[in-house]
Amino acid sequence: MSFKSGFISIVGRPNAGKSTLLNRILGEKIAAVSPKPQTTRTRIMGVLTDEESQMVFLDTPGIHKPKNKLGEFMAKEIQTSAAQADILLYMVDAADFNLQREEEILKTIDAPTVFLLINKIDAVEKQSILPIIDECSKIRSFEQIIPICAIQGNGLDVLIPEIKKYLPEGPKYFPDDTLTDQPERQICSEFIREKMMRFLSDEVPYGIAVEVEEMKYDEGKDLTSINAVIYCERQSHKSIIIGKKGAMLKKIGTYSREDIERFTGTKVFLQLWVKVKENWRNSDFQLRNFGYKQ
Ligand SMILES: Nc1nc2c(ncn2[C@@H]2O[C@H](COP(=O)(O)OP(=O)(O)OP(=O)(O)O)[C@@H](O)[C@H]2O)c(=O)[nH]1
Ligand SMILES: [Mg+2]
Repeated sequence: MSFKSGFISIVGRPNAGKSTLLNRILGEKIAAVSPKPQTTRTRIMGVLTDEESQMVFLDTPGIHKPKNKLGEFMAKEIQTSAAQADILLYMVDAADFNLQREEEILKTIDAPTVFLLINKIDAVEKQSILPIIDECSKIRSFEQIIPICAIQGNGLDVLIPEIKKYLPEGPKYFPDDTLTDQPERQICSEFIREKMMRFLSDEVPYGIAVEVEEMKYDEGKDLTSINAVIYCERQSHKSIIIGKKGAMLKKIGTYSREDIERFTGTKVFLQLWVKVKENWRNSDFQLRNFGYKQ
């Protein structure tokens, strides 16, 4: 049998569960996940390879109307990823389904093969799934429609074989052991930013960028030392991030360290600094600086 390979883009509205699905498929957390919309900012690649195929998944930012240059960058990331796709997985949130909003997007998407994934079926009554399928099917046709629960992995036993069926014949694009194209530093900074998406409210987490400035591994001690800077947009935000007597920053550090330790398989010493960079989300220079560039 010949080898199959291709690019599979995961797209949908913010908070649908796209990054949760990518992490679940890979069996390893590489993408930030939070209950707030617009958690993902860049295209994140995850690779799944077996004897007969290589599936290159692309997690994307949730589709929304951009309000600043960062938002415009995110929109382009979605377009680029969708344009590359052999298979497009369009994900809707069964627990927060709005036909009109889905319709606007569904009418515009295009790929050789489009699957509809109905996510979060654990959070809704069974009888509410069929109407969602009916309504989406009226807008366009799908090669496959698969209800899933990304958080627990239900439905992946159907999804993965179906993806394989539709994959074109192709080369092995990446070596067998490739998990992602994200550098280790980038994954770590995303783990840190994710904690702020989870712990901080209102505008604060949206104006945050994280930069890992130093990451050193000491083999003798089996210890990874990391220096990271959290950039926020206002002095008042800085105080919130640090918290009373540094309590919030400590919490962010503790939870981030757990993720980084799991990911690197080493002990981790993490030092966090907070700095203000006003209005960086509208500065081309700063966006490039933080890696938000095409
Ligand atoms: N109940 C339930 N919650 C889920 C499921 N999948 C994801 N979630 C939750 O939905 C929220 C959003 O998940 P994400 O994976 O960050 O969603 P996303 O589509 O990547 O969001 P953006 O990056 O903002 O576009 C998180 O709180 C997840 O834990 C699921 O199958 N069931
Ligand atoms: Mg995401």
